Amino acid sequence: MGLTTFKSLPGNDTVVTRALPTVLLYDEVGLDLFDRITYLPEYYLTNSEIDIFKLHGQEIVAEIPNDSDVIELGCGSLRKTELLLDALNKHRTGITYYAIDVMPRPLRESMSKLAARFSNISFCAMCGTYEESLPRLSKSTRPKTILWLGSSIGNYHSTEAAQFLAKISKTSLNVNDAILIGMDKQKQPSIIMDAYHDSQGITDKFELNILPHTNRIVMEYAAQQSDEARNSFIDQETIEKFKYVGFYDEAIGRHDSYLEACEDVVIRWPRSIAAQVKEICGSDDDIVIKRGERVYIESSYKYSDSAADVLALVSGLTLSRTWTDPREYHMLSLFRKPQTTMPLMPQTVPISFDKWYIPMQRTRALRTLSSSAVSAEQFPTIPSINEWKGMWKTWDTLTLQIIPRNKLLNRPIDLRHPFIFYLGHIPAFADIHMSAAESTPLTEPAAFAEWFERGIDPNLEDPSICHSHSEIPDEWPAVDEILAYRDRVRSRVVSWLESYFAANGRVSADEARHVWMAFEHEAMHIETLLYMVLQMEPTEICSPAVVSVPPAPLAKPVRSWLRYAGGEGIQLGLLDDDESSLGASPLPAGHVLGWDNESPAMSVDIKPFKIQTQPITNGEYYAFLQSVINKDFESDRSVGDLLPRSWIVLESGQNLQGLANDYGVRTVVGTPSIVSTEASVWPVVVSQVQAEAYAKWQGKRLPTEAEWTHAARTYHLTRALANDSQSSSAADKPVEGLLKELATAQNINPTKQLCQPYDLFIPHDANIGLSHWHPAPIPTNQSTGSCIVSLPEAAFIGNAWEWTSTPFHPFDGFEPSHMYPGYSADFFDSPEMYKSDSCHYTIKGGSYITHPRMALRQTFRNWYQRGYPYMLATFRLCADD
Ligand code: AVI
Repeated sequence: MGLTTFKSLPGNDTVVTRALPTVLLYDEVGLDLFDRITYLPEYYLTNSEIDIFKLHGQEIVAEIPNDSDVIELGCGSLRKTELLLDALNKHRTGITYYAIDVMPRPLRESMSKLAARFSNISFCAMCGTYEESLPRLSKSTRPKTILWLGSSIGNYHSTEAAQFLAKISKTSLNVNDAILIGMDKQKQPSIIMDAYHDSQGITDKFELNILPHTNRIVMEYAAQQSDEARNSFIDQETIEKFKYVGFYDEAIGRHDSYLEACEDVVIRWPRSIAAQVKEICGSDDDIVIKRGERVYIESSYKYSDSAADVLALVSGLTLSRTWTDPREYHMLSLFRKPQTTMPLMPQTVPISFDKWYIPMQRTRALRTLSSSAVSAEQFPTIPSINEWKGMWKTWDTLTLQIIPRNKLLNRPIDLRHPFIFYLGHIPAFADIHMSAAESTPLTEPAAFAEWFERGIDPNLEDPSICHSHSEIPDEWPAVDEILAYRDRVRSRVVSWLESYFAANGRVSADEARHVWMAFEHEAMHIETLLYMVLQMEPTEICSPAVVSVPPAPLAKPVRSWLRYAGGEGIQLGLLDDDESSLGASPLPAGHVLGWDNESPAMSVDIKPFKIQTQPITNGEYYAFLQSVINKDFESDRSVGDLLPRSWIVLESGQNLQGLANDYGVRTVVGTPSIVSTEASVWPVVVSQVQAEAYAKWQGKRLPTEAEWTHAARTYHLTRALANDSQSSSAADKPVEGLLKELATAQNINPTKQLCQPYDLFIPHDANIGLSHWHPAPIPTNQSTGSCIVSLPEAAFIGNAWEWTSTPFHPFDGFEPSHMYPGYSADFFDSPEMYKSDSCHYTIKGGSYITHPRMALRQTFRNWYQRGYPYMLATFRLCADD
């Protein structure tokens, strides 16, 4: 605990910001001050919520059954709790109301007042944290409704909020139990600013009260350690040197509160706790806060219209209803625990016992299970109905929630059609393949299959050059017509799946392949859609704002090199997926399907090389641009050409010869700064041309497709075996050597294992399949967990795809798919083109939105024109060894 330093500027280590935990706002004084805030005319939140209860109280109560438990998180404002309890008292029987709070006094006071008024309700106060108290209620089989009101959720950074809800749902709710959440809506910024900057200065007192509270806690702790004479850590004089400031970021929908030093401040740690401070903070030096520096206190999120849907999606709950007040300032959303949780995009890798790797059991299982048994268990050839529904939910969220309806005709990237085309393209493609699979007519209107069959990907240098594609209609059909068509096609897919699973998958390989293609095609377009959305004006995106980006971490990623010996006859591509050989014969059990460019399997020779453990970050790429500006490096590309399109100039950033001093990374949840937030350590998203320029600056190169694939799968298998190993080994040997040693000791055939399509052994929490709505920091190279074999921490899959230096070309013996001949063949460029920006290069891995089926299938190949700057792709450096 303390004034933690948490943020540093790339290329400028002197600027720091500090934070205090938000929860320290609430001691008894803080609670009283907050209660006074709720009565202020400017603080509209409480009154808006009360208005909702007044207007919709009956409908809300109708959702709460007789003989059930109502549990409020925090004992809340009596005014609104009374309204709800009054309705429950009149219209329900057998209700028990629980209030959970950490503060005993307000809890006791409010409960006794309520108990005196509502004789039909039983009252129970639970003093403790939510984590302590909720599990005690989980044993009850009575229906539950949890109340989390007052936009308290808004003080949680969103991934925390979603995780918190998912945890409550898992540990404390039964199927159909409900959570009612108050969420403050996005609105005119001046209204929000007034709410957090009231004319009576109560908010100032509330925020400043965090300092005496912090002082008291530290001094109580110091007193426990010794009877040091000092009685202040942050004394009154120091407190008076701070003032409260707050800012609203409209693009994110978030108000942030800080305390700003009005003059230089020095705070000294009590001597008796110096050792503990050193252990926690790394140093017990005096805390020096310069004039103008800010201490971060709290964030208050304001939510868009899509927020409740997205929150449901990320926390695995179902959104049942939403009510708003007449001014539409605030909303109350009712979520329920569904019968089965619909995975957004299922994380199909089993959860491991250790933090990063597939469990020992699984490693051991390798010795006995055949390859197909392992893959079939994780990825049945045809995705389950639940997997399809999870994907549809993601698609609908992106296309119908995050893109506002009135923006569906927008075309944020000229090289692509407007959004509306993709609404029709997904069902049309699926319908064409379902019709081929079943030999039945197209879904009506059949013209949709013609208009929407194939999109465009024109040549970057000459957009008039483009592969064959659909002739689009003069006027787009109405959105509702397209959605009705989508629903008809979805029903058709579900009927097929039901018969397929009922018949235990007994269909021809061709039939299965058509259906499987429809699935992976949609999964790929989720990604296309997302990167198009990211090119919209940030204020046009209907940001879910239940997801947020934390401040920059203290530790910068430590990168090292992995050495590989390479070798001859290393296999790339899928074994046994030759379309012509399977065709009309029945689909073999556990068969892995791939796209035409993944076959036939091919042998390559790889020379010794070394490759970085992590991709290049935004902060590092910014330092590169600075060096181009300062002419420390002569690039043959201008700074304008080198600027990532994944960045956007932040308003505060000044322009220095074409380079602003701060950029935000485009995400659907705002544009977090590459200077002051965690985005500084996210992998940078750039084109291959830009990646090559960076590599040249470093005197290194990009890996080839073969090197990258070999490095990723060998590393992950080695790491998985190392975790299960009792031996120790030298640090600097090539990874293959280590693998051989470990595999021999564990009686595994590593060559066979490396070629299994799904055995990438990647961390179960890799950032793929929307584990996050944005990239996540790459792990730092500190601990190797239980691993005694010395192997640096590396991450290959997730966050963003990775550019290779390999032009996208067919494997030897390639045959275009007879079901979709142009899928790959339209993009294999002639060798003379390889230097041009419009030549296609292979990308490998997967991004934060890539479906796990593709990200984890090591044979999956993706490609883009090397100058294309929009795809979520990053890079790491490589060199000969
Ligand atoms: C408790 N919470 C929802 C309040 C809010 O609006 O974020 C805390 C608050 N901070 C300043 N004023 C009120």
